[in-house]
Amino acid sequence: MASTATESLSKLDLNADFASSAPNLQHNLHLLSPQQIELAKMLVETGQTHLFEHWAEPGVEDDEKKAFFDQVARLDSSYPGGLASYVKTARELLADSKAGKNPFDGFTPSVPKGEVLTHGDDNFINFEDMGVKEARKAAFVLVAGGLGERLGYNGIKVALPAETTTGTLFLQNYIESILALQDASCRLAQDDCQTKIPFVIMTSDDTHARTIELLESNSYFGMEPTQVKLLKQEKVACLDDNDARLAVDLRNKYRIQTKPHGHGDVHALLFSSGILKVWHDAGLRWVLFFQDTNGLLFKAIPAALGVSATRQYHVNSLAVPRKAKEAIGGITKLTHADGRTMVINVEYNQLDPLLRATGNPDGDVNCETGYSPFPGNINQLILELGPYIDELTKTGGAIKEFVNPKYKDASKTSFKSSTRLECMMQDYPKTLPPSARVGFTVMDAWLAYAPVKNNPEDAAKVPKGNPYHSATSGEMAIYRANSLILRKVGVQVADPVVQVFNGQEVEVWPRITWKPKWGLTFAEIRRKVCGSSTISQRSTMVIKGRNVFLEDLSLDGALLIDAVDDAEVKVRGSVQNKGWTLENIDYKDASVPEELRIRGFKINKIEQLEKKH
Ligand code: UGB
Repeated sequence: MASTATESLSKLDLNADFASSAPNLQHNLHLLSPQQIELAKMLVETGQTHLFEHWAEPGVEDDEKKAFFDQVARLDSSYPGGLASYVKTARELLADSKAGKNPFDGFTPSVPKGEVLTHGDDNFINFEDMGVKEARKAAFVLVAGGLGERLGYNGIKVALPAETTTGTLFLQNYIESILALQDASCRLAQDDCQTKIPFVIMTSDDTHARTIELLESNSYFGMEPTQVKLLKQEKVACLDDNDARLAVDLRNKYRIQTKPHGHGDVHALLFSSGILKVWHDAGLRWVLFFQDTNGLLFKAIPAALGVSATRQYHVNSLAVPRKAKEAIGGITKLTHADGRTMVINVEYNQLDPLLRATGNPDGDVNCETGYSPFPGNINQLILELGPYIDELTKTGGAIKEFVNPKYKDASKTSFKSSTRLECMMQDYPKTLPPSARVGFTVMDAWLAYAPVKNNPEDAAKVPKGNPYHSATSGEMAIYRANSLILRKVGVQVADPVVQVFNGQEVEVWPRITWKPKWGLTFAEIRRKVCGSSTISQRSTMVIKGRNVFLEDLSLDGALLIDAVDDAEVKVRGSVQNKGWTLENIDYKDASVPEELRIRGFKINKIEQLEKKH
């Protein structure tokens, strides 16, 4: 014991020199463990001595000093390459930002090659078929660490109802869709398929506890708890100036200020958790990434996965036609003067200047189709697992970052408030070699994309013709998509009426919903609809069973069909009742629950026919 103590004391003496520039640290060194001393050394060497300026004498606030190093240890271990690497990158990016350097300097944009799908045609059906087959070799990853500040909702976004006819929550919809894919894929496989598709949710301190609570209080929405794994992202240190000095928390001088690092963290977390290898060893081939509030997503997943498998894409980004200057990124091929190329999302505010700087004086404009030639990124990615692991083994999951400081003035020497490095999951291809097969799949927005991002006030200000991306439009998009799909399989669905909710003009179609297990693919829906059916605009139809068949149904009112999986139910004849109506409510009306008031309407369930089997 005594000799160990002497050894560590002499080590301390040797080490203590490093702290001469931080006297308050030096006085406290004996309180620290060898690991903490290493971290202290790293902080001093990376120019962070200011962090110790306010430290008290030994014996005063010692617990806080230890807590400081606990935080530093967390910040260090959760960042690929550690905190020293974070500071180094920050200095480089801050210098580039100060110099006004464009990250795309030297690159020329062009339209990349990808797959453009038309819903319901033979090509689409074949891709869906292939996608369902492949689904048993897929894992799903939901990034749900964001607070959704733009939406301003007090809860976590995945706990919001995607639509209020059935009250199905986003997380429930996602899980039920994955389970439906799992069943359909296993049925196709014909062997004794027992596949349980893995599902990872990336959370953050802002969302973690509430996500667990939502899952547990709903029995994981029917998924086996062992199928679900939560990975929590950590925040990153804030930066006070161009030297990347870490920002001291104003509320506690023994803490460093932190902010979210962005959804790009998902790659490092998956890699460091070891789960990718587990999946690979289990024979999985695909990882599908998606975001927290897109109620249409799983209508696009089977076909997109089919495209990945058929075209052997290492990276497949889902995209929708994009109006020029619309506020979504464009998927772009960039070719550098030195020959390098990459296919990558270019954010909308960068695309226009980039085009202008490279011989397109009109910038970001629509082509003869009425849309920008650059497909709009909806940030749902399908990666092939093998090449993904190879790449992450090289990078450790680090994603190219960016910094976005708000400068006080044109001298760009100080910031209005602290900043931090950020990264986006769609920037993963930036480090890939040119041999990587990077493509995209375009589908119509009515089928594939209706996120809930904007609060009612901001949504009402969206320029006419551009999508609102609100709770109102997100819900209406589900009814529209279901109505359009039923039209395609021969049901006469009445035209929508236009109504205004929370200041947003939206098309109101019949409120048609179904469980994913009823209609996962176009072919499956076509198989379940025959004869000649009609549905009036004021109608509501909810299908909950798997083997429900619509035959010569005439619906004018509300019809709810609930059947156990084995029951085969034929729905025919005329159904007429007072139905369910939509009642306007104001988003400011605090007497109405928040999840309803952000839509601007609630459903009055006046009369319905309920069929249970
Ligand atoms: N998220 C996290 O999990 N962690 C974080 O630190 C931050 C977010 P936003 P954003 O769909 O049209 C993205 O805030 O960042 C999760 C693309 O970058 O909804 O404004 C969060 O919970 C952009 O290119 O989106 O923009 C949510 O699930 C464009 O495609 C997801 O990340 C845009 O989405 C997205 O977070 C889009």
